[in-house]
Amino acid sequence: MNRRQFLAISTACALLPATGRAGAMRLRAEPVAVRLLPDEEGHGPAEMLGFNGRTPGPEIRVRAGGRVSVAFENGIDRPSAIHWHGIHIDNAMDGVPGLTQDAVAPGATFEYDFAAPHPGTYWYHAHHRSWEQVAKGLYGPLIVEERDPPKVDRDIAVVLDDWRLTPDGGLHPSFGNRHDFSHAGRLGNYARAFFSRDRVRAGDRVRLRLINAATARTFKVRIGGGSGAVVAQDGMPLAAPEPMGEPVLAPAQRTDIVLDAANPVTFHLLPRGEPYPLGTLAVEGANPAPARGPVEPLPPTPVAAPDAKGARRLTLAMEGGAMGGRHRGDDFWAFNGRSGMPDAPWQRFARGETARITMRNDTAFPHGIHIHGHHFHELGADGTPGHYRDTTLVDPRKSRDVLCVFDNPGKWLIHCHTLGHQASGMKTWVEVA
Ligand SMILES: [Cu+2]
Repeated sequence: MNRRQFLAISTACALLPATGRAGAMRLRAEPVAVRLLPDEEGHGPAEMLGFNGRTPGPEIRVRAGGRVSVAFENGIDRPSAIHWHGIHIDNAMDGVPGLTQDAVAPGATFEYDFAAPHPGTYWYHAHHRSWEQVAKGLYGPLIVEERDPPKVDRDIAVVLDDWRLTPDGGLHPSFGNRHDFSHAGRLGNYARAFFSRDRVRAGDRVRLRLINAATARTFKVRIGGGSGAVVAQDGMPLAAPEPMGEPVLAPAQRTDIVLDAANPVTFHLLPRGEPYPLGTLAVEGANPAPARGPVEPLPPTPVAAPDAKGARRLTLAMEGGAMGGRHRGDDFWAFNGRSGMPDAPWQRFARGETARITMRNDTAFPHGIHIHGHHFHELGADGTPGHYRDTTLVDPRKSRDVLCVFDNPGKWLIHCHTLGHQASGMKTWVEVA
């Protein structure tokens, strides 16, 4: 990390654009010019990609059980598609070119229309050349509200990202280089948070919806200015709130926090050196009737119970990368000795079947593994179920078992969400019939 380019945030962060209430909405991918660095530094804007003129794209909100209906217009000069990350979605709407749809050609439109069954914090992002299109800004928050939402004073999406910038504030052109692909991915030299609103009152109880939109960086975040508790991971409620601590979000992961704000709410990235500022929610005024009492759990989301005893036992070994000694054509990475998308699925499941998958990281790098269309239970070393997630972070030379009920019919991608790893081999798919 180049400290000189790793600048502090000195101005209020830009707000996420206004909420798009899902009816039939238009979502147009297009080039956008974004000033990521503070104005007074004399930097130019970065040539990026966005939705409806902005990155992050508009915050889409829908009530649980409601439909998201989006006319996606591809206004960029390459094919694209949108994936609705974490939604237990109708397979045809999952947005994976080559598996669930054809890529949407430049100038063409694709109608996405699907039910969002489970409340929680999700996000949408490009799923074609995603190592480039997501890195350039093609993503946005997707919030599925509880039918009876918990009472909070503010509900704020916090989108985390980093970018590799040139000294004048543009995006560094080194997209898709083989060093990034074979190492830790395209790590940025500048990071910040985008907020859907940037002010709270002293005494407000605030729901923070953290979303890691970065293509490679795992964010460990220190949140100051109040006391909080974690209430959901990857959109799914925890049975009981957990201490806020310093949340760790692998690429694509989300963490919901309910925080009682006393002072400006500060966000810092914890790299190896000193904490790096990501942004601040300013305090304006005081809440005349602050919430009291402990943070309550979110209403539970009913999901299929896994059959732990009858589960099919599988191993998904992550292999390759620099120091991993595996090279096959342009691919650096593999699952179980196989790089890239196989013609036949890695596994076929009968609908409702449970699998216990040992995700074993035989590489020198961390990987956040995402299963499309499903969540799964992370299992502790003694086999007890932990968080119920759609993306799990496995550290180098470590392994984690997960228990997944494959109850959503269709063809589902499984891949590393370090998107350069995905592009260079770390992906496969399963079919649920
Ligand atoms: Cu990876």
